[in-house]
Amino acid sequence: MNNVEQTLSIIKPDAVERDLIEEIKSIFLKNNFSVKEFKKIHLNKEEAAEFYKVHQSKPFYDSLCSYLASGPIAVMILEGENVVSKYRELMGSTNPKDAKENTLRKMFGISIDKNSVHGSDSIENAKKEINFFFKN
Ligand code: IDP
Ligand code: MG
Repeated sequence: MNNVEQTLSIIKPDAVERDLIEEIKSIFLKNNFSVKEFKKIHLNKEEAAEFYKVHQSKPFYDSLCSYLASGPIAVMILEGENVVSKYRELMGSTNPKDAKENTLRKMFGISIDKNSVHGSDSIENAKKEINFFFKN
C-alpha cells in the first residue's frame, strides 16, 4: 500500500456525552481507517491549552480550551492510505452548518464549537498531535 499515514482523531466531549464513540469508530472502519491506538481521557484546562496552543491568538481560544476539558474525550491514532486528508474530508467543514451530507460533522455536529470531532490538518501536525497523546 502506498502513502500509509497516521493521523490523530479526537471524539470531543459533546459526542462522547451522546454515546457516539462506537458509531463513529464503526464509520472509521467502513472507511478503511484502522484504529491503532485508542484511549478515553479527561484533559485538564492546562493540557487542553497546550494541545490547542496553535490557536492561542484566536478570540475563541479560552472557550475552546474550556470546552475540550469539559468532559471525557476519546483519542485515537488512525492509520490508512492518505488518511490525513481522507479523514479531514470525512469530518467535513469546521462549522457543521457548512458540512456536506454524510460527513461526521453534518451527521453529529451541534455547532461550530461542539462539532464532535477533531482531526490533524497535515502529516507534520499529525506527528505532533500523536506524540502529545501517545508519547512513551
Ligand atoms: P478544524 O477543527 O476544522 O481543524 P480549526 O480552525 O483548527 O478547525 O479550529 C479548531 C476548533 O476550534 C474547531 O474544531 C472548532 O471547534 C473551534 N472553532 C473554530 N473556529 C471557531 C469560531 O469561530 N468560534 C468558535 N469556535 C471555533
Ligand atoms: Mg484544526
